[in-house]
Parts: sequence; C-alpha cells; structure tokens
Amino acid sequence: MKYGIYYAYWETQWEADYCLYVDKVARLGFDALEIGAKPLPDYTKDQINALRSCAKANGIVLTAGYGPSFDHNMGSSDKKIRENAHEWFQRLFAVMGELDIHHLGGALYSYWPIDFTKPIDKEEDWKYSIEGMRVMAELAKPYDITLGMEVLNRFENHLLNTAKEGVRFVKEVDKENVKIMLDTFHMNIEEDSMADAIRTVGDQLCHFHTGECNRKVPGQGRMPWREIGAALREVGFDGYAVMEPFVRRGGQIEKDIHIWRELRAGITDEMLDREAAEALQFEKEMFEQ
Ligand SMILES: [Mn+2]
Repeated sequence: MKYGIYYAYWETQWEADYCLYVDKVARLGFDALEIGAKPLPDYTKDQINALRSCAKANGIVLTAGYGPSFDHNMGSSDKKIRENAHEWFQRLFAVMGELDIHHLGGALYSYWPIDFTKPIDKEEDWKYSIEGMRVMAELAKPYDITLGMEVLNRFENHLLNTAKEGVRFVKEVDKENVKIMLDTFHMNIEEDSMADAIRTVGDQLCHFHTGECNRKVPGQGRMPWREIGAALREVGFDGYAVMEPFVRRGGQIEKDIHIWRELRAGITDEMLDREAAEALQFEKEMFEQ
C-alpha cells in the first residue's frame, strides 16, 4: 500500500498552488499528493510543466479528486449539461495525461454537493449515470486513467451509498477503467461492517480515502483502523490510501464540507504538518502489521 494526502487539508478553496504541496508532502514522508481537478482543464503549458517537473523531482505521485459541479454532471438527464460535462472532462483528461496522473476519484457519476431540495429520482439518475460513466470511461482510456466511483453517505448523494451499490453500479457500467473508491468517513455512516464493505468491493477497489468520523486525521478518533487495515490486506489492496482530513475553517471548503466549528484549537500550518506526519506513521502501523 502507498500513502497520500489531499492538498485541501491545508486550504480553504478547491484549488491551490499544488507545487507547494508536492514539496510539503514529500518532506512529510508521503508517496502521493491528491490534488483537486477543478483548475486543471484551464492550466497553461507553463503550469502543466511546472507541476509535472516538481512532482517528478520530489518523487511524488499525483492523484486527482473531483466533486463535479452541477454543469459537469455526466449523469445528468439534461443533454446540454451532459454535453458541457463531456467537453470539460475531455480537456481534463488531456491535461491529466500530460501531468502523468492516472487516477481520478469522487462523485464522478453525479454532481457535488448535491441539492436535495430538487426532486430526486434514483432509478432515472442511475440509468443516466451508467450511460455517462461509459462515455467518461472511453474519454479517460487513451490516457490510461482509472475512474474511482466514490461511495458517499446519504447526505451527500443518493446513488451509491454502500459498497454493495458501488459493486452493482460498476458491474453495470462494465468498463475496465471504472472502479470503486471507498472512504472511511462515508462508510462509517452507511456500512454495517467496515471489513465486510472492503471485502464486498474486493479487487474492484482502486483507491481508498481515510479520515476519522468527524474528518480529523487518522488516529485522532475512534475509527476501527486495525479492522480496516486487516481487510485491505485481505483483499490485496495495493493502491493509494489517501487521507482526506478537513479541520481548517474558511472559504468554499468550510461551506461544502460543513465545518461549523473549530475542530482543532489554534490551527497553524506547522501544527497541520506535524499532525499529518503523525497520522501517516499511525496509518502505517495500523495497516501494515
Ligand atoms: Mn473522500
């Protein structure tokens, strides 16, 4: 297993100067940095070259995450939105190819954060999403990109809430580069058993997000890490375990993640760095023995 962290731990917006974080996570001992896909389609040649070279120079693998905006929903029932999404993801994958990024994960089958004040038709959305992911899979294929369908809790989406639903969905999509992504934060709300959920996904698990029930870094809560680690070893997971903590208030991230209180008193960058490094050691202890 290899270890990464999402840049957004330190930030308050869904985009940043990722080179800064490549350098930081390399110093902290991580193998990978997960970046937000949002700004990538509009990157200039210079931005692409700078990010690719700093990742190479630091020996850091980049992975990408995205919660598609309403108009980037490939599973929309609105043809105009699907066309717009098609064009956007096409540009995204071309840039990802240049950046040597081979994994994109998130609620790619829908949009995020979802607006539950609008009518919800799960069966109809499911059908459009299956079609949308088949198209997205073909767009991603030339760049050797795997798409991780992230299973989310009921408050954030309605399509894939459990590992079982994820498996059913991916089977129906039936594309080699469309797989499943689990996240301990969401699993904690929906799954009867953390280990069973991981076993249910088995070799279809392409990416794994870690975080405590309140999204603090692993080791600061009550998640059953040893059970999770044993199940990951049992299914032979050899992808990236990427921690996705959110503790810092402010910006669009506070709004979308619902951070309404100080999760850690007196947060500074130094403190976040130290706690990320500690969490990395903790994860290795939990996952590797
Ligand atoms: Mn996640």
